[in-house]
Amino acid sequence: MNDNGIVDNYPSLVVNHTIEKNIFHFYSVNQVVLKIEVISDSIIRVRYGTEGTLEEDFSYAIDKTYVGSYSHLELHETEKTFMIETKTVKCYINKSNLKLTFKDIDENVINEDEKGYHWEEFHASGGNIVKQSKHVFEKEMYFGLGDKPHSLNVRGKRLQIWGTDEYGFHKDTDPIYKNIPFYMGLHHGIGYGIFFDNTFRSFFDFASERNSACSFWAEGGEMNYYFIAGPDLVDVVKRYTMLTGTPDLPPLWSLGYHQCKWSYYPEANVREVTDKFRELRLPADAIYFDIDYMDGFRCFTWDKERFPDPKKLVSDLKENGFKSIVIIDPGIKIDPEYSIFKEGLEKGYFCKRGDGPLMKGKVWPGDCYFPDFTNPEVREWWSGLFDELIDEIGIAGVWNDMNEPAVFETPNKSFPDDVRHNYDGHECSHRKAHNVYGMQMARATFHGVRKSIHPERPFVITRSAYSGAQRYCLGWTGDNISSWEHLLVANRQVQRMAVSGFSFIGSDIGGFIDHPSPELYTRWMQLGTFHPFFRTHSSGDHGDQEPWSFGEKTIDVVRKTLELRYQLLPYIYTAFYQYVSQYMPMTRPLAYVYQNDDIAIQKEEEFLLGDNILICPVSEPNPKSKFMYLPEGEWFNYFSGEKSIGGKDIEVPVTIETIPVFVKAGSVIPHFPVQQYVGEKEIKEITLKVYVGGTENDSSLYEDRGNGKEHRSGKFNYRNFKSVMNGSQFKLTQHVQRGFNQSYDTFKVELIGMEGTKYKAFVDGTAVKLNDHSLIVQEGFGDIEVKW
Ligand code: MIG
Repeated sequence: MNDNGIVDNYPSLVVNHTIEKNIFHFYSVNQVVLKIEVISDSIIRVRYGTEGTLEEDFSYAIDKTYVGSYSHLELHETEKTFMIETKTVKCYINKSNLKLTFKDIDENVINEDEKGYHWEEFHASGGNIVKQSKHVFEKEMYFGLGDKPHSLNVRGKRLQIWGTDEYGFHKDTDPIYKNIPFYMGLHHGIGYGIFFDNTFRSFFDFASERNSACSFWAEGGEMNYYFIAGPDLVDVVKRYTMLTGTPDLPPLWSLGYHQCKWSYYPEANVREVTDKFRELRLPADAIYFDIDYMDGFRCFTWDKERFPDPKKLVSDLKENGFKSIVIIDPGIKIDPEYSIFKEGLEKGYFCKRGDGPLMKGKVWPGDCYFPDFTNPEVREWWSGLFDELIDEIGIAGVWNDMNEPAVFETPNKSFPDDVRHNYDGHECSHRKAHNVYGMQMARATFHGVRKSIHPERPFVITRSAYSGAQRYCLGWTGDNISSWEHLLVANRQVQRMAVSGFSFIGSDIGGFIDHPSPELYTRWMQLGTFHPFFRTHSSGDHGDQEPWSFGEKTIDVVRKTLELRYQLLPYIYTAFYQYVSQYMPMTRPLAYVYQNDDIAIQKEEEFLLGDNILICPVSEPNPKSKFMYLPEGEWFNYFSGEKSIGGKDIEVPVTIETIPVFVKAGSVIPHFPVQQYVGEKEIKEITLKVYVGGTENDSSLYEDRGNGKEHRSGKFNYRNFKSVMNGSQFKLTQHVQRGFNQSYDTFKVELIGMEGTKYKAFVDGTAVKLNDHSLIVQEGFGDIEVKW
């Protein structure tokens, strides 16, 4: 009996087993079947079924294009155990109870079952509550789980996976919008991950209930998880991201700045706001239409009074360098005169209650029905609804909100459990479909936007998500609040999502609820400059949140950080390319890059964006300096150019102008000229800031047209810069993989960190003259050398 007086069941003695290539089945006396599938040398999938069978295999999370491979596989049997061995992992299976132990090749325990798999019959709904308990190591730390607004290390917490519309969530509110049942552990310098691919309401207990146990369980479905070996945490994230997929590159403009509010209307207001950005020379690329653009909140319609000619408006905005993004919610207004409602109803595309009536719920439009996005036919229909918005009117992207799904005036803020879903042919109740509903809506929207916007690139944002949603869309962190605490929460959420496979994300800068002080807004903009999705959003009834709403001084400081973002676009785009093609998280917590540094792994504020830039937000008012940790190695203060030696805490003086940003010595940071929006100027020269120092370092630069699909057939350039510092000699070598004719022929190279004047510089062996530590170098250069 467990604590609730309910009987837990456990597997018993193994009596039989089968082997088919990389798939192993073990059968116990009491009808438990354990299926172990070796997906790759470092990924092992584990499933347990009762009554001798397993469910039909189906997952929304796993990327169907992923094909694992392994280089070594053996099964060993002893009196008490089986052992499956790959090139990097040994998985021991205890014959008497089906408990598992994962070890590395040197027999270090990575992860070990405590109670292991067990289950409870779920009388109320049928099926089982499936449970798993793992042993906890003394100093083990736990990370991951998507958008949880908690400290990065979640040891000591019990957290739930059940997407919820939490207006004004706080630090430690749980659950909120996103559903990512993937966590990572770190102990003895060994990192690993567990992805529990089960969409029912589930729980993760990280040594909260019992000190010795890390448990996870779900209110239905199967115990179905992927064990992912590291030992490097970054590799664990990469492997998880391989399994669940990455998006294609976004349009380059989407890495610019976005201005949003609930809501800009009427048309004159939208024009006024966008014109003001240009007038004040504040770079920006996108403007948003929140729910008030619609006719009575009917999706795919426009309010004729507020927006009499949306096509003309959108095209004028485009002329002015602004892309228009519209919101689309799942609730379809019950209105017999409304074509989309009629069509959905006739075709039977709306969700039904358990006993047959349609699922009726109140949202913005009043009473609504909700498409069953888990039905492929419904998704197909939905994806056909975007032609007018995109082809006709010229909208550049769509923003899906309320897709947890959120419903007003109901006790659980969502659908009741009995609602039926198609679940791609695996009919089920909302208990199983809730956590994927938002992802499936975003998926249908993505397919629609992609079709309509072809050959350009789609842009779709989601509030709710399940693992793998990153293949279709980016995200934002939901309805946060204007407070210093929330600035930190946003920063953790962005890092946590990135290590949960979902890099393209940002927060509502300045806070959605309430109104920030000029200082808080400024600090949040400075932080957002280094988050992949860079958007201010706010609820209009709390006051204006445009850069000019906070006084003259703020405009100038914010302009600087916006300009910096536009200068860094090639660097950020390169980080995106590494995410897409190498599965590298774009933002990286220090614990992931320096997992053997006991101090670094405790840090929550400092993070890396891409390979070489480290950022630390300013998170309190009126500071004179910021205390932060600089990891091992040499670093340059981005703004002052001053060099610091890491491996220790440092105190960085701060003014309102900037936050602490450091560049790893030896790296090359590519810069665009400042533009008011992406594509404003033809880029005639790229500046390469070269940080002379360090020992050895790698940097890269990816470039393509910034939109379209040609990059997939090789029309891109990928440059690698290797630097070596050797006594009194610094050498930078470029390797280029070329397939794209970029618009510039020269680089301006700025050498940073050079002291004095007594040195000689060479490009491909030929001596060159430096002008204030900088020089112009032709495309195709092989190396740059500096000797003292
Ligand atoms: O019930 O569309 O999180 O970004 O502005 C609120 C109005 C609905 C919630 C979103 C927010 C959006 C707002 N929406």
